[in-house]
Amino acid sequence: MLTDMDIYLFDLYGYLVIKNAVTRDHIAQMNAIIDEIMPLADGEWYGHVHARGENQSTELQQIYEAGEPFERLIDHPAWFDKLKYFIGGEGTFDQLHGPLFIDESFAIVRESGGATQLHSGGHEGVMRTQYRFRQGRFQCGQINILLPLSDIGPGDGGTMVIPGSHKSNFPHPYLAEHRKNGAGPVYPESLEQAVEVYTQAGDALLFVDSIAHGSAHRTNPGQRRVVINRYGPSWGNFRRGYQPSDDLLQRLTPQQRQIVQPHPLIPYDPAKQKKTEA
Ligand SMILES: O=C(O)CCC(=O)C(=O)O
Repeated sequence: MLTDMDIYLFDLYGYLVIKNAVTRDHIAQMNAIIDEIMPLADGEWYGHVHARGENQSTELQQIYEAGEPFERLIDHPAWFDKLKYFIGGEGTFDQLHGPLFIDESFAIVRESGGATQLHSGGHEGVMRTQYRFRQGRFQCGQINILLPLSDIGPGDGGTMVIPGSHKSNFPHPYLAEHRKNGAGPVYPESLEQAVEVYTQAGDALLFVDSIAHGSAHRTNPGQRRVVINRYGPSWGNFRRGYQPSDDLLQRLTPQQRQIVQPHPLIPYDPAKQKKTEA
């Protein structure tokens, strides 16, 4: 249930923690599936889950393909109404093609030493991920549900946010200076204004993607695992369910093709299936 306090805090800070969103049993089911999938090398497939690996982290893309416990997250009652409210569209486009689409569904399996650099912030003005409240309605471009698959405390590499930065008009001065000098990434723990979100397994973090965020370095041994589903308004997908034909796509110029199908589809490759023992 969405409360007035949820609305107030989301507007003020750009994120909410949903306590006890998912049961520990459900978390254990997802961990068991990830235990089966991992290790998965960069570019390898496990069923229809695709690995992308970098910097002590493996992303398991299309994690909603990994089984019913992940499918259940798609419209989980702990966050579905909140997503609909913050993305908006009630009585408008939702009548045509529903309120939401999932922009990206993935898990991150991170080893000790891994982190996510600070990125986003309202000053960037990115429409796709924007925070927007107009005429008494939320119209956010991208809301993320980040679900840690274990308790997250000091040293675990928790998600870090700069509260309120979804509305900021200026970059963090340290970040701006750092970028101007062409220096490498900035990690959120180097900024006094960034707070690390500690959670118990089963709590979910809901945040608008335009908030400045990243994650702290994991210094504890063992893995940090999270599932992230990014949601946007359903108009961000095709208005009707048509897909361009292969024949058409082949005839088009590269520029035309990109307009008709901005994302080239990532072909599932059975030859890159993880080899399992018979
Ligand atoms: O893994 C994290 O805690 C941060 C995730 C993140 O940066 C993102 O969702 O864009």
